[in-house]
Amino acid sequence: MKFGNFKSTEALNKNFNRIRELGLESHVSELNTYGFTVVPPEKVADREFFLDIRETVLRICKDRTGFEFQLDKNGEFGEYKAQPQSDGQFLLFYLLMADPVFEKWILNPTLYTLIDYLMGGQQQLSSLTSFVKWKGERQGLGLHSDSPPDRDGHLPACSDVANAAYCLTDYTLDNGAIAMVPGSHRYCRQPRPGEGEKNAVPVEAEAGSLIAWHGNTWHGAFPKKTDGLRLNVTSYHCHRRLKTQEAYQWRVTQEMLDRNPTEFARLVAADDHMGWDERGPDYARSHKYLPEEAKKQIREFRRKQAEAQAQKAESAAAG
Ligand SMILES: O=C(O)CCC(=O)C(=O)O
Ligand SMILES: [Fe+2]
Repeated sequence: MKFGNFKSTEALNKNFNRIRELGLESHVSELNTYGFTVVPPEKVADREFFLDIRETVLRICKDRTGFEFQLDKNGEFGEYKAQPQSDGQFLLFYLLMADPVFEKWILNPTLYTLIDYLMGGQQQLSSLTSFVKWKGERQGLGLHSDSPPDRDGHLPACSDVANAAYCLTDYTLDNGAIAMVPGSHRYCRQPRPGEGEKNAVPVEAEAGSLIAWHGNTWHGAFPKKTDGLRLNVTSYHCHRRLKTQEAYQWRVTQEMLDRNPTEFARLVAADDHMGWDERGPDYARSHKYLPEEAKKQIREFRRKQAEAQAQKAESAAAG
């Protein structure tokens, strides 16, 4: 039996085949069992890309704070006011709009494939940020799930959001590794204050690794006790029916759309007609960025429909 092209799983076959091509099967198994996985650098991106994106994040730190940032030095807030800020930590927001290297990142095959798996193809980018950390005091691990709870406080069993941190520096216990509670994605609720801390493990990972997690997984961070920076690019995705944290849908430029494949347009909801003004919805948006195979299927379907109608009309005329 050959897996990978069953008719009844048409929507899933592409992702299944990509997982196999990229050698991500064990990571998918870890996501299912533990709710998170660590993909090693060689399966994520080449060194040149890694250095490029890291340099870019350091440059944006400088642009926004007014201070030169170096990996082995602690950071400073300077002129940067964006919230939340805590002891030894700020977040850089809206990175997708800050440099084209981030457009490449959200299309990175390993990131894209794992998120696609977790979200069943229904993902859009919610935010692209960098957690910039240096030595600082921290009360507790701040465990939480990234999924917004439902009306009754429950989380859906499926991954309504999915997240992944591209580590731009090593993650170790002492330098403030992310903390995960293995298997907590199955609890389908947020932790109570302090709950789960005893079972939290440090996710140690080499710079260049990708840590991906199910939206329900309880996670937080250990305190950063060492000097120097802990940097990442946090790639947070949500289901297309949810609001995004950052505004892309109507702000992404035509230039950005033109220089990227259709997957990019769908990640930034350029194919989504919702959120219209007095001109009403533009339904053509959803068709414009469909993959070529889907467009072909639609053309074929319409051609067959027209043929059937013509035949019907012909036989009606022939009496
Ligand atoms: O690395 C951390 O500080 C935790 C980050 C976090 O909670 C997240 O990216 O959702
Ligand atoms: Fe989080």
